[in-house]
Amino acid sequence: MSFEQILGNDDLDGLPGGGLNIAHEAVDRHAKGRERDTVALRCIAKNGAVHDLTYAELGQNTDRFANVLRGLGVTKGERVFSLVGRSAELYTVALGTMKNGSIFCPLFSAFGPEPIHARLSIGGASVLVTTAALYVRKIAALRVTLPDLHHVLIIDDDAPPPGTESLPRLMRAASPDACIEATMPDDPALLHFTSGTTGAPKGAVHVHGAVVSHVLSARVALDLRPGDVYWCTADPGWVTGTSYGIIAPLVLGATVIVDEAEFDAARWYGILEAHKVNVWYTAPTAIRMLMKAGAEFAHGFDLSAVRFLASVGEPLNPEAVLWGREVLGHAFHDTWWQTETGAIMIANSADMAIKPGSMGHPLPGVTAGIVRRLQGGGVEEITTPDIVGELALRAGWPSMFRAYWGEAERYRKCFVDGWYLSGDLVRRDRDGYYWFIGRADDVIKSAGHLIGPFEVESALTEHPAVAEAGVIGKTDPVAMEVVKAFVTLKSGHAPSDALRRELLGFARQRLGAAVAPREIEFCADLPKTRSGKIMRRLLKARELGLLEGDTSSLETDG
Ligand code: 6R9
Repeated sequence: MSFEQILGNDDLDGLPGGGLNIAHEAVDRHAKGRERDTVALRCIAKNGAVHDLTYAELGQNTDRFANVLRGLGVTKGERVFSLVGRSAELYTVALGTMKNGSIFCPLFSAFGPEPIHARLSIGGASVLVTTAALYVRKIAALRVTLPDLHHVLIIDDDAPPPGTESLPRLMRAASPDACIEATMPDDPALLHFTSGTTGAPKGAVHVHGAVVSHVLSARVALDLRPGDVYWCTADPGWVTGTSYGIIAPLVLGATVIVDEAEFDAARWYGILEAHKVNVWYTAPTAIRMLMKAGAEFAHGFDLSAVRFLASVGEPLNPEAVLWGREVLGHAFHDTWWQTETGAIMIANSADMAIKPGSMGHPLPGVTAGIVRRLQGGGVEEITTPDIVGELALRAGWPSMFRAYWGEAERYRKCFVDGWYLSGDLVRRDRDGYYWFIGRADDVIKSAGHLIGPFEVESALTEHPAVAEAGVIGKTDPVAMEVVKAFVTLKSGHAPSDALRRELLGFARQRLGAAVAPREIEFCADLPKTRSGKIMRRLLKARELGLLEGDTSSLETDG
């Protein structure tokens, strides 16, 4: 990406001495400019206590954290992971890491020990920032298997567990002097893990130059403007919570609401009302839960400050779009993107008519297409309206992921003939609006979180009674899908309710509540391809009560 592109954008400065660093754009230039006393983060603790941090304060905190890293000998390109809830520290760590030129990798704090361990290990974490409780419960036992993890920094405790260091103590001792690393647009800034159908989780690498996409898309698709009070409900452990929960709103000089607690209808409406939120970015599962709570309930709150509502992560049903208009006063604008795309690619933008149920149009600068994969390895573009194919994007937009960490071949396979292939099936209507049809693969979306069935199957088969496991997303009216496992048992073990409960607990303990199956069904055997791969699609068809029909096409390894 050229500097003209960066500097041609009024929302971005570039580093004073040349180069580009997300933390400079998001924090430092505001901290030294007109927005220095503007509230950057308004953090709401679980107990309701509100703690504000101005841009100037966030500037100082992130300088200190970058100096902590420097003092520990952590250099440009090293991976700094976080495993913490939504608190001010998480934002300091994210931006301070980027200031140091290191790569920030946020983990969802509801992950269990296994997903955490896999990600720390694949990403070669050298630093982890977490809490004493999370460390003791989820990491300490596996620490010996993470030889690259040199520093574990504990945010909440001046008496950190053995093998860890107190972050508050290090922060107090660190220099508050400005210290930003002169990164270039193509230097890595972020590592975001995502799940595929098979194999280990994939670490999508994003560069500092991605900020161009973050800021342009936030303006166009979220109608976000400087000075707005803005709330993105996603956790930074998922890509939305970083691209649109940290970077885009801070670059634009907004005030970002950070709520530590989980969904609760009264709490959420209360936040929209009390903090006069102007722009709200949330997810279909949450919207459906608000719909369940009822219109009457919503009418008990003053939501007059709200100007723009948007949604991401799963298909947004037309009823939910219209419910927003009727009950909250504004329709929800659907947006589509992925961990790999780094930023919103397709949206019902502020300046266009919404088609309820559709994902909208590609944003300016994004070329989308619908393709069919060919036998020989190439793709063919489908231009006829309303024909279903795979959603593809012309490679080269600023926030395009630049690698799967350590997996060159897996990355290469995502691109064919200059297209990035998304794995989503869509159609485009005559007006150019895209409509989501389904996933081309077996990954599961539950409450907006992407879950790889393989990770769940692997955890289940570690139980001594389990021979094999096949995991699918079972349709759910609120969460879209919930994880369901079909399990065969080793000889000497018989299905029982007690064993089912044991397996549910076993999986939950290892994987965490966000990933573990909600339901387990015992089977005598699992449907397989000739080469022995479990046919999840057939399990899903059975679950849905669909006729299995001609399964010969499934009897391949495709
Ligand atoms: C940002 C994020 C990506 C997958 C994506 C698709 C699904 C996202 C959607 C949507 C229908 C939308 N998805 N937005 N499906 N309508 N507006 O969610 O990233 O966690 O990587 O998930 O989510 O299947 O391919 P990620």
